[in-house]
Amino acid sequence: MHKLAERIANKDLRAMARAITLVENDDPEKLDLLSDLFSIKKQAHYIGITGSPGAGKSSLVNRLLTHLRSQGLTVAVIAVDPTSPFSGGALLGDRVRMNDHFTDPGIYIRSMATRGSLGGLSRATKDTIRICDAYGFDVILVETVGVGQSELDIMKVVDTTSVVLTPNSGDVLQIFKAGIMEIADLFIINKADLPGVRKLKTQLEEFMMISGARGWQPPIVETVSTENKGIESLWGELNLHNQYLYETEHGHEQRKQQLQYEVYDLMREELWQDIYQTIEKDSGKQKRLDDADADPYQLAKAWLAEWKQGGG
Ligand SMILES: Nc1nc2c(ncn2[C@@H]2O[C@H](COP(=O)(O)OP(=O)(O)O)[C@@H](O)[C@H]2O)c(=O)[nH]1
Ligand SMILES: [Mg+2]
Repeated sequence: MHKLAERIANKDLRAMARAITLVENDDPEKLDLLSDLFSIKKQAHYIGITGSPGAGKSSLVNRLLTHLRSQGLTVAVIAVDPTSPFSGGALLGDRVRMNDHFTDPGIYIRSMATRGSLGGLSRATKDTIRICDAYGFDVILVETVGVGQSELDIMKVVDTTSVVLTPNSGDVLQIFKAGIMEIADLFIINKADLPGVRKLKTQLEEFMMISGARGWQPPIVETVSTENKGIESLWGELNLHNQYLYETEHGHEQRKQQLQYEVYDLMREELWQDIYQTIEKDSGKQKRLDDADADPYQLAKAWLAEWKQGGG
């Protein structure tokens, strides 16, 4: 077993942080390490929280952290949101509030670097989730911002995808267009202290109907994170979904699809790195790339053929 994996199995926090850095830097040992860690993973609940900037994701995560800790559960937070106070990008007030959690050994907070990792941010995030799981956290919260492709990709590795919406924001249509409706397991109407909650709920229900029936009917939870309202029922719904995943054929199907997606994703990443590095090192090829008028089809075809033959 990899040294770091051994240390992580023995609850060494520094080893965990090292492992995450190693993964972010695409270290050649990455796959071996992750495979060792996979064999000691526990059964954490992976929860994704996404939504527009300012919807209240970080405030919710903060409240949820306090709630989960009061229940004796340990939590890892992975912030992929560059504006998150967890990654140090937010208002001072938010950051100060987070300080309560930083000294708690039952909490681990990590923000993902947005550079590095050839495989992209979503790949590094998935691997980080796995590392935290191997360490033994009960719950792993992933905060991401927006509804782009990288968020969609990250959602393919969590168990429960929750989407935060706010009244009168016009977010629903965007979410529908981005294809989030189909993969959301839970909707959170945060800032439920503001007017327009009823209207938003109706809109959501209509869009859900258009998206078609699934085995799971995503619940809509109302929260006011500034007043700590709705957090308990939010946790209740998150738990119900986790239970659903473990007890039904749909859950089994989801895990199967995720596995397939992940295997392909890993292979694509490894292949691409292999190809990319050989081209990087080849000055002849680099020269061809300097010619703005070169035929891209011809180059791609020729270099792929060369690579397949093992000529690099
Ligand atoms: N009125 C109201 N404001 C909230 C609520 N939750 C968060 N906010 C405020 O919305 C702003 C953005 O919150 P934040 O958690 O940083 O959002 P994020 O960008 O989605 O992580 C902050 O000023 C919060 O105080 C809520 O339930 N009601
Ligand atoms: Mg945030």
